[in-house]
Amino acid sequence: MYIKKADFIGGTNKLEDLPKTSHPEVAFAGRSNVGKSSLINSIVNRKNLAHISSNPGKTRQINLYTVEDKWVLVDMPGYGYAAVSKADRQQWSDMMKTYFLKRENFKMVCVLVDSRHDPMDSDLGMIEWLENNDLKYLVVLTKCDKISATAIAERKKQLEDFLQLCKNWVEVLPYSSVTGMGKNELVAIIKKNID
Ligand SMILES: Nc1nc2c(ncn2[C@@H]2O[C@H](COP(=O)(O)OP(=O)(O)O)[C@@H](O)[C@H]2O)c(=O)[nH]1
Ligand SMILES: [Mg+2]
Repeated sequence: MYIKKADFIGGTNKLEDLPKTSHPEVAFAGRSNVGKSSLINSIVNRKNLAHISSNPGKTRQINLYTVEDKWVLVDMPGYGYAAVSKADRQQWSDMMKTYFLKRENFKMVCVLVDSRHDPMDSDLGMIEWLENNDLKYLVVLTKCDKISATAIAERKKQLEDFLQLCKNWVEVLPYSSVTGMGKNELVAIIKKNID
């Protein structure tokens, strides 16, 4: 499936103001700067539908995009960014978790982890929280164009080992928004799990 149509439908930092549609939703979560906006742009084949920033922590709201008037992609605020206050981080984290637990059309979350580094406590904490709340998730290893095939395989194995006792994960998927690695697989996984 090649995605041709995608539209921004709204964004907010207040959950009660989040636009509602009748479409299934897939959310993208991860640390600031991990590559969420780039990944969203890459799967919808657009350069700047989702705002890309080299300034970490800038995306403070939940942004929604429709795809082919069928699905909704949900760009979550980045977590774990140290330069904002603890209270702000807590507020974003609470908002995200409330979304996952209460949002009617939410189907699955893609947790983005930077392939170049060991997963951080905030990454593992997110995964653990999703697992404990019985929510379906996919781990996406971002920026794989920056490391070797061997390093990609090692990182994938590391995450799979971590997930060994977990049951709600779909896959650990190597990805690059630059080369398109993993893109067709990701679209197929989304299609299979939320349609
Ligand atoms: N080389 C490479 N750089 C990437 C990739 N994805 C994102 N980036 C870069 O990483 C930075 C943060 O990306 P962004 O999508 O804004 O991250 P977000 O904060 O998670 O939304 C930007 O400078 C991007 O150009 C990727 O797959 N490969
Ligand atoms: Mg972003």
